[in-house]
Amino acid sequence: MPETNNVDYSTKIPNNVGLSDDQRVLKALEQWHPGYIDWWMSRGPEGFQTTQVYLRTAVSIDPKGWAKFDYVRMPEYRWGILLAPRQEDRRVNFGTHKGEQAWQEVPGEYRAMLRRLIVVQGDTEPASVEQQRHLGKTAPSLYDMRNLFQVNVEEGRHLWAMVYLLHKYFGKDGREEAEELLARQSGDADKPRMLGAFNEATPDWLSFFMFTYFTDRDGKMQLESLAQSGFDPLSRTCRFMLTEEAHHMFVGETGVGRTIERTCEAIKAAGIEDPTDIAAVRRLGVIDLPTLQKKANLHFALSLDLFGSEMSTNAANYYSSGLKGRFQETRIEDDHRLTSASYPVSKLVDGKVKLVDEPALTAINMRLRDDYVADCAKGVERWNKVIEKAGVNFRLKLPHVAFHRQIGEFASVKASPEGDVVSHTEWAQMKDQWLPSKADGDFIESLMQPCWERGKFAPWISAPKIGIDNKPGDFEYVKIHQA
Ligand code: BYC
Repeated sequence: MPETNNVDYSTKIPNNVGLSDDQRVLKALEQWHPGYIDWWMSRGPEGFQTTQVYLRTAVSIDPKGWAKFDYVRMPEYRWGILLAPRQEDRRVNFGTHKGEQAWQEVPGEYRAMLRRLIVVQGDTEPASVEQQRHLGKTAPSLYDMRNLFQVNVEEGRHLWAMVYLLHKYFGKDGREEAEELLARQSGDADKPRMLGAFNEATPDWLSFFMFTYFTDRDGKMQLESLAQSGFDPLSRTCRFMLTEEAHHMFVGETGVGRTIERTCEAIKAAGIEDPTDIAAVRRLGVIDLPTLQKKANLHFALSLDLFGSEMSTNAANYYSSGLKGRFQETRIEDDHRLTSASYPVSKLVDGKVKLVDEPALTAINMRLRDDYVADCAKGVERWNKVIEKAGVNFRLKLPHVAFHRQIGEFASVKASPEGDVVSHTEWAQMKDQWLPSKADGDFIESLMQPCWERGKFAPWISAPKIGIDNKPGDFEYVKIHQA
């Protein structure tokens, strides 16, 4: 079956890339498949592997009809290879090859760079599943549990998407890299995942929601940039991945929003005047807003690190080569080569954070990070609307980009959430006010009691406004009591 909008289910691996006519790649993927299933069973969701979950599966790449909802046992999920439709006469849209035909094969001179980009992207996908593997057992509702598992199977599919590219276009090296993607492990001392944030723990549901809000949004920005790639198969696969990514960010935004809503409701009902009276709010069995702020601080900072250094020759090379563009590249009005343009970059000048004009080409990471920060800020404002509507006097805000950084310009200093450089002594004194402390973690953990009754929600989180696939409130998203 040739490339099509519909998915071919006749092979073991559903796809719209004509795998049945490509025996070499089909065989390679079939050989990789058992290792993937082993990985899923041993490092994917803990428990629930024989449970029926109401999941969405991609059945087409037509934006109107790509999803089908049904009960599925997770190991039987049809992980498929789906590329967005090929655009007639697509061109390289930026860099030194601007205007040339987009590449259908890997340009030899860029092979190593392209492989690196695909491997880094691929590595994050299984990492997040590993990070979230313990959460099922403390799910605050069947609705949330279903959303967690949906995110997990789709991250699994995104791994398949990158593994397909490796097998199809990178021969023996690609096969080896695909094996390594299953060998590295989040948080492992000897073989960790490649990027920092993907080795952090996701100990509770608030962390999961913050992760899907902040870190999946880095995923969105990176996928948007890779979707601009002159290497057409990468562009097409990222374009389809973005349709799935949108739901992950929805889970994060609404998850945090529902937590805030419940907290504010409890504060009002108890007549608490001061929302920063942490002890009083916690006695109500909800997560206080200052702790939510600290969680946001942590996840925002960790996610900023995923953009690499502000000034990066790697990023400049990716751009000039036409492999990785800017966010919404084709909508930007400039020469798309950036040979003489400049861009304002946040830097430390005499101990203060200042904007300094730098060559736009080496400041590509900074620009993407700026786009990311603006995107993050919108959701924070929507959370503030929830607080405002409840009549509670508190505002959440994004910390400064210099706060708690491990990568780039600010990794060498300690800065407050306002962006003031502080001494190590001051940092040590203030750290627990700015980032979740052990005691905050213990409190949140104490609330993480499972709530698996149909239509019920744990007391620290509100019900969603609407169900998945428009299902009613008491819908049995996970058939927990029958295998
Ligand atoms: N941790 O020039 P530099 C997602 C390394 S998330 C550890 O500053 P560059 C998802 C870097 O590799 C999106 N190491 O940065 C979300 C380099 O090492 P080498 C994932 C780091 O290369 C939720 C050195 O430092 N996709 O999809 O311009 C759930 C100097 O690097 C880190 C991508 O990231 C770090 N944070 O940019 C599931 C897209 N940062 O080469 C999924 C592909 C930097 O000297 N990746 N380093 O050994 C890229 O475009 C780039 O590799 C990066 C780094 C943006 C990550």
